[in-house]
Amino acid sequence: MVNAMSQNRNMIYIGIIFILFFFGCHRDSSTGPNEKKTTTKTNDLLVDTLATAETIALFKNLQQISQTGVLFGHQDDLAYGVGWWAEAGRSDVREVCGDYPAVYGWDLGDIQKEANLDGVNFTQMKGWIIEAYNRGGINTISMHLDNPVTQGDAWDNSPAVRYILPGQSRHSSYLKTLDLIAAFLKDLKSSNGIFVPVILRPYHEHTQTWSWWGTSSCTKEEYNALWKMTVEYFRDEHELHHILYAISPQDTNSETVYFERYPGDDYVDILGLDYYQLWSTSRVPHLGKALEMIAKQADLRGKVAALTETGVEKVPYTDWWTNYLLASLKYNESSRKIAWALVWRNASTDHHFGPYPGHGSAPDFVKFYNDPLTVFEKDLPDMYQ
Ligand code: BMA
Repeated sequence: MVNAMSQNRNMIYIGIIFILFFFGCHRDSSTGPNEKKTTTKTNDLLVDTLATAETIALFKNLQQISQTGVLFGHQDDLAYGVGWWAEAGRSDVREVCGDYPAVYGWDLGDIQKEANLDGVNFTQMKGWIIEAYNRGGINTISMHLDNPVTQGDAWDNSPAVRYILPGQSRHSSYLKTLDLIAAFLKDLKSSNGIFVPVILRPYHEHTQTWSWWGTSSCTKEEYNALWKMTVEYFRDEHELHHILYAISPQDTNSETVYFERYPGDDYVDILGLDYYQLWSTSRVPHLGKALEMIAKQADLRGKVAALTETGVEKVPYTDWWTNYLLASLKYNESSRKIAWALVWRNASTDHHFGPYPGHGSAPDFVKFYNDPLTVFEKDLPDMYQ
């Protein structure tokens, strides 16, 4: 009898231990380190189907505003200009026309250091990106990353892509560089905890030969694999959901050339174009046709089109803003339908692509500013709603 009772008690203890163990394991697997990633789809439009509400809104608003206006953008606008460096509130564009740009370009080249390849401190850069967002502006980020094999700069076009793809010798060391970029992007949060959406423009001007990701250094298959690997790493491993992805071939208006190296619609949100051949009014139709081509393709594919970089060094024509750039944007009904046009940085009187007070093209820039087609900060609707 005693034996039977203690046997029963033992069975009950074993049962309780089993139940505790079972629920313990169950709890661990739902809240512990193996927790499943968020998988609630937010949209069917973007590369990232888990994109945040503000990121989706930015994309839709870019599509919408491109029907009637072209946003003006400037690289490093808040960081420095001709004759000044890192002074709060300053902007060469604003000092010429009284308004900030609508789009701000930044670059993460030298992400392993304290300042980027042009000397812009990364901590300050994060501050300016958040400041621009708080005022309603839009941020786009390029990546002039060093050659991951030779450690030369972005212009060292020794072969590298083939060594950093999955399974290759430099893959894990390259992921460490991408980790630094992901960490930077994760810090872009507003004071109320909203991730600041950014338009990432990796591996730009890849239809040229100058960079280690260009046509002389990797095959199109390698380029596309690099692009996909990068997007998947940021989106799926780092779970960054505040990014739109823009691709930027250079100086072409041929659809064939444009899509020759293209990772596919599932990996691209924005069809960009970098264009540096607008040095004569005879080039206006060439750029006009290029803008028409990307705007039509963006429409067909449910994307956004943009002139992601342009300019002529030192802006050597006093009417460049209206008779070259604006004339190209207004080339026809389709060319007007690009979302933004961004000019490169204002480093010095010898290397600038935007206007600055006293420059010969400044009065013409004011005309460009006043044209109904161009959109600067004060004209922007809420792009994140
Ligand atoms: C180039 C030049 C360089 C600069 C690089 C990255 O076009 O402006 O001086 O280092 O872009 O911003």
